Amino acid sequence: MRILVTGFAPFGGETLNPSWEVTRRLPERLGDIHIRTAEIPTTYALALPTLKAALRRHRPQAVLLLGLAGGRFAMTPERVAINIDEARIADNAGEQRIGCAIVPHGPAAYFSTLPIRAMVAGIRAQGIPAEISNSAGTFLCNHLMYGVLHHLAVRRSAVRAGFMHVPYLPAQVVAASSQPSLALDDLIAGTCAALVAIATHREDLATTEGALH
Ligand code: PCA
Repeated sequence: MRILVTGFAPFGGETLNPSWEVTRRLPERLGDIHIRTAEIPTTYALALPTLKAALRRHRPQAVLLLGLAGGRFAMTPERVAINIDEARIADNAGEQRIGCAIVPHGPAAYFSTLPIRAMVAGIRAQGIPAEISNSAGTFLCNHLMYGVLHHLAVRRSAVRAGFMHVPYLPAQVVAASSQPSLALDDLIAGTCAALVAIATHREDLATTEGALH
């Protein structure tokens, strides 16, 4: 099967974004998975149009969007995207959004159509920390996840799609040693494990996950 993987351009004053550093180092093939990649601009105006162009170009059966969530300890497949743009910083084009619907009158939320529990299990089996996240935030990552799931839903597309946030790279936190990070090789291995889980699990696992609060 063909899977499109995307990473975001650096944002918020960082010089690199681990999501793109991982994406651009993925192999072209992983067993019978053919990997296609695209870099997504960190702007409201261009993120979704760039992704739609990559969908047209590569015609994948599944889409794994990656992004940075600074401060997280684990690789985190996202469960849900919500219909709101709101961030305390502007995007890379200087556009700031507060309380804007991504799709006016669209559904409040979309669930990931990727097997998030199987992805978590696959990443952990590599010895790399992973857990399900129940919020992709309200900045560009949530925007892109909501946007692509809406795009696919209105077309009744069979393409499965979802998002996974990754932590900082060690090099990004040398001056902020209380911040968690994961090595690039681990992020790459974890992403490959997630891709194998996506390719092998049409239905998600019924493992015990989920918060008690
Ligand atoms: N992380 C941001 C936007 C781009 C990225 O990599 C986010 O979580 O929304």
